[in-house]
Amino acid sequence: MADKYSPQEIEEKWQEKWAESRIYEVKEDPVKPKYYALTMFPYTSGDLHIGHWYAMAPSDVRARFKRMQGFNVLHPMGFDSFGLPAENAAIKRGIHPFIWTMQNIVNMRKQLKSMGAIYDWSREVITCLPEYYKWTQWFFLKMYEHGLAYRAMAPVNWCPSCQTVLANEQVVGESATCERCDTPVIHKYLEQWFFRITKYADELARHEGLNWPERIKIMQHNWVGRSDGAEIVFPLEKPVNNGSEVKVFTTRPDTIYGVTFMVLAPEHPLVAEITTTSQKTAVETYIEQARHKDEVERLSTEREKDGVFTGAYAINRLTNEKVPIWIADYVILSYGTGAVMGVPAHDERDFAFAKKYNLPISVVIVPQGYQGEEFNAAYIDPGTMINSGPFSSLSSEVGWDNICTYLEKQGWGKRAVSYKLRDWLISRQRYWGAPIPIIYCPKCGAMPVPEKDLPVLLPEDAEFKPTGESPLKYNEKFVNTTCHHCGGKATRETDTMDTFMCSSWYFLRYASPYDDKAAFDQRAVKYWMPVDIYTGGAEHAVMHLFYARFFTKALRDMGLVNFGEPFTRLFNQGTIINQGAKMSKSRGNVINPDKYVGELGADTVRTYLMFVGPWEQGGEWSDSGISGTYRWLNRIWTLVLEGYTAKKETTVSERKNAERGLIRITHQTIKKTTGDMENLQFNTMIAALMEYTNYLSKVKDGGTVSDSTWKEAEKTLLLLLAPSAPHLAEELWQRTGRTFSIHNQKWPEWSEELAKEEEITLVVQVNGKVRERLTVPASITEDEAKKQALSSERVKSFVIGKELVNTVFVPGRLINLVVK
Ligand code: ANZ
Ligand code: ZN
Repeated sequence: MADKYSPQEIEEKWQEKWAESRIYEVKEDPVKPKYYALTMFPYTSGDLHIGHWYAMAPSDVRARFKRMQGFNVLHPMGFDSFGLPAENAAIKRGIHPFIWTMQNIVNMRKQLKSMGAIYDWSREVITCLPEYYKWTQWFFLKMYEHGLAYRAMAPVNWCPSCQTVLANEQVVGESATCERCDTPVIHKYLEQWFFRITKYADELARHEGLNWPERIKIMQHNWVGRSDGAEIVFPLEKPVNNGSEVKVFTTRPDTIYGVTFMVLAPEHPLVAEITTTSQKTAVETYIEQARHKDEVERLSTEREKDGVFTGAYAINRLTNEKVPIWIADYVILSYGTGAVMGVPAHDERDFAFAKKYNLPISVVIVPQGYQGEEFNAAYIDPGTMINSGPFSSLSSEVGWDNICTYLEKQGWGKRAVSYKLRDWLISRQRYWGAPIPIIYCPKCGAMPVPEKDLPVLLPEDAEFKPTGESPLKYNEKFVNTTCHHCGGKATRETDTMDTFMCSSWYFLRYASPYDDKAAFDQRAVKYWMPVDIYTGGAEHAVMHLFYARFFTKALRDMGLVNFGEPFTRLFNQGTIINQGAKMSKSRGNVINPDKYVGELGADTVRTYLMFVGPWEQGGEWSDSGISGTYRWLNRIWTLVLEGYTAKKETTVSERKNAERGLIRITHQTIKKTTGDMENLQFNTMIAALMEYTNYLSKVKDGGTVSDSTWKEAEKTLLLLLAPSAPHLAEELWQRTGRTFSIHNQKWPEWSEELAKEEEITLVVQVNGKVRERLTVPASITEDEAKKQALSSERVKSFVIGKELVNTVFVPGRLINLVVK
């Protein structure tokens, strides 16, 4: 009898052996095809939970599979470690974010190692260390140098609770709350640094040649939110100091004859000047109110639209009509031109506004069969133009174009595009991040820190409590510096960079993690990039994935990389739930992977997670489920170690039959697992291995195949199992007398010929008379045989118009259809 399967005894042993013999360390190898398999690196927020395992274990299995297929596989790991959660946790616990972060890393690294993954630890990156963030700062300088970084006063999303500016993407939901603490976000004006991501808007909305989930592509497309329209100029009836016209952005120039009012955003710079004395108080009160509302609330179609008349008028040059100028908070300053032409007959919000304030509603587009009846809602579809001067009776689509052309000819407007996408605000008024490498000199202005002076070190001794101001402001040693240009006194920028900057380029760093001369070695990056498969959570659809694409495109245009997309294939895994719900500490349904690794071993946890459901959907954790997986691995243990003895009394034909059967299922299993691995269908891959195990058990009990055929099947089982249960496979490989390491073996290949089902001739009878002979797989079921028989033209002619009352099926031989 073999000894018991004891993962505790074998797993650590093999992990040490793999590390010692460095079998997972990779180098650029021009001879081998490369494969870059990247898993989103974890945020250092504590310890590795089951969600991390679910993201990482199956990706490791896939990377191992590619490695066995002969690819030179880079499958690195690192830690995303700057940012708010670390800072908040540190404040709560009264320890320095650095200490807290590094402690977490020690812990998480240990847990990751217990997984038995092929991570090349010699390439680990940690974003909060100076040797890394030096280069994050360098990217800032590059962006600055190429006109992609700029400073501007801007309304920012401000979380009063976290006391910091948030990116648009961090403001969530209808009620616009802070992503981290759910506090409603307000607006505040600050001088901030931005990256000009809008320069790449159109390119970011497209995903040509990328194998990405459809819904992520759609989300990114919508996030860019391109609108094609026109900018139209309306002269003011009475010009003011700062201007003589109002410019609007509209997607419906075809409705211009229906304009009955104009609306400016309350913050629009013209408002103060055009407002008449009698309207002044009302306008100012309204502006004060609007300041407290957020964008989503202001744009919502549900909310009642209100506004105030400024007392001023503009001229619609197409109709020569005077139109009143209002302000209303449903118009957003930062979108389009911050001003709208109001066409109540054809825009829902304008309709509501006109109804509320009794403004005229002038119909200019009508549906077919329109009889002149009054609208009780805005008609927003295309139609036929009426009351539109020379454009009347055109279809609105044609009118759209003709009006644009006319406006352009007159110099009254032009075709224009607007995007929902805003430039990326990267300034953070927090401590735990990479300082922005800029100094302010009274003589020379804002000056980028010279590359040779990087990194601008984050001082350890800062008071990092959140006050809404940058903690670094109060660190005199940090703030005061000299200007490298004029030698005079200067001060440093005290904001730090959004932590999404760190993760926008980490995949490049893995290619040459020790380079101290450059952010990345161009040769190494050329070899490894782009990432062949990137796996991680779908929650990163619009931030991380978007920013990483932007970085890559910017670097391409700087001539630093030779590709424009970082991630060729993207795959999002689902989530593991427990007791029907998402895991959370408050629900008390959190699964601790360490406990299961301790009791059942990493191989069982890995295998179970693959088996629990389709990877992209996730699944429900179940203790009995994982015990089942554990039992299966135990069965493999015994199956292999008990050894096989062929029976003496087997006849030649018996043996041949059994061997043909075993070889066939072996090749079928190789084929199935290879396809499933390729397509990341791990659950069905494991199911196929389980079936294979069952088959092998029967073969073993039968003892009909030769020793060598058995050996071959056993070897295949171990090889197919190796990516999923790497420790167990390695142990059994060794115990069956094979040489270290199974993980340097080739993934088995199948032969189509050997995998083919054996075929037989099935006799089809109708009421006992032979009517047809069909060539079918030997293992055909009664249902399938009946289906095939009934679809044969010959058989059809004998059963047509009759009722099938019975079938008699003799497996492997015949089917008789009894009809009346
Ligand atoms: C006149 C008009 C007539 C409009 C009509 C629509 C229908 P999207 O598709 O989202 O780009 N708009 C323009 N700038 C705005 C701003 N800063 N804040 C709020 N609304 C603004 O929407 C473009 C339309 O939204 C524009 O076209 C404008 O209203 C409004 F029958 O202009 B429209
Ligand atoms: Zn200077």
